[in-house]
Amino acid sequence: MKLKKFFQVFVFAFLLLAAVSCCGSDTASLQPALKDAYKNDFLIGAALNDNVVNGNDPNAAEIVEKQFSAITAENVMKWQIIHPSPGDYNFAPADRFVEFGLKNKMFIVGHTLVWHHQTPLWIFKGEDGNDVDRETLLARMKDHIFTVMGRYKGKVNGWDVVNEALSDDGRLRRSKWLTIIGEDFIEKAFEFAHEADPDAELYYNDYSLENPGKCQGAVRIVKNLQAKSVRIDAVGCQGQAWRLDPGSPSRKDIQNFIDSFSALGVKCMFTEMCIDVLPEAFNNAGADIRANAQLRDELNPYVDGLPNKVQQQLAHRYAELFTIFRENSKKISRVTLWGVYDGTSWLNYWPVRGRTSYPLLFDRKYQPKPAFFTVMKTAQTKP
Ligand code: 9MR
Repeated sequence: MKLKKFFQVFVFAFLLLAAVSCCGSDTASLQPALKDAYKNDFLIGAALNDNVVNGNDPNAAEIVEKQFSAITAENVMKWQIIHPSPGDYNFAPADRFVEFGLKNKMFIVGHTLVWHHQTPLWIFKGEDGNDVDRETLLARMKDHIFTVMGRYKGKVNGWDVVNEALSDDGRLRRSKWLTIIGEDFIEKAFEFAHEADPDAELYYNDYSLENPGKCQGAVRIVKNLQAKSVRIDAVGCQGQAWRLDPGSPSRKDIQNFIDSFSALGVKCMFTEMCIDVLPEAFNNAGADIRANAQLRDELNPYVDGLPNKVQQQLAHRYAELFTIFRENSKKISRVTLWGVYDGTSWLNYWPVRGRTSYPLLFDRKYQPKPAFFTVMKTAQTKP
């Protein structure tokens, strides 16, 4: 009898211990994170603004440390910020960003070296106020790439070397880079980047690459680099402001993007993902930062919170997209969200300034949204 009692107490104590250790106060930290759930598929990244790494937004930093295996500089490495005037480099914010990634053993992405926006006008002008010649602009480009990449050599793992060089029709955008240097400005940028850090991965990055016409433009860029034996590792389809509608973009177009580049032997990445749940301000497909519409009530319907129905649609749409990514995981090296949580998403400012937007996996209170859980669940289902 005594033995039976002893046995009962023993079993009870064992069960109690087991319950405390797996469901105790630390349950949250025991839950797998996005980066763990997708570790056999691809890197999972987020774009970080300076507040995430400078201590002003510790809750966001905590999310990033726990959930993401890759980080992209949302703004601090853009020419205008890191190199505002000739010879004057502002490295402090980029240094903080890189330190944060190193401390957390993350894959660090530099964004971006050659772009037509956030690029100061002095780059293209001589002392007389006229456009400089090709050789001068190439020298400035090389100096910038060598200085910035050189500083983070061996620390930043991959660079968006050229960003958004294509127009929506798939032809090269008539930027100052193109009109002053000529079509080979892209290969020159990649050559300089490879020279500056031979171990860094090098990327071409653009929005709307899911559109077949624009995708073909990027295919031409990659083929041209390859024909000249210039290094390119991957192409980034931004996935900016994709929509809830399963046709925007469609599975077929996303698959076409993936297949087009894997056929060329380069990896695909989705580099700036965010899903726009708000009414279309105008036909603003893409991510041209010049697009701008007036704030009107009907364009900003969810100031007091996202209705449950839309929340569920968003969760479903994220799951649908991650299902496609997982099916293609051998061809995809990284999926990065453009921001950490809804409160600081750029879709609160674009294409209408001042809206309340809900494009990411964490809400304004830093809590995981239903979309976070469907993305986690997608990682566990068989592709
Ligand atoms: O999210 C970025 C926002 O904070 C900046 O004001 C804006 C202009 O520099 O750029 C946003 O990021 C862009 C990225 O650098 C390139 N692809 C489109 C992104 C959204 O405009």
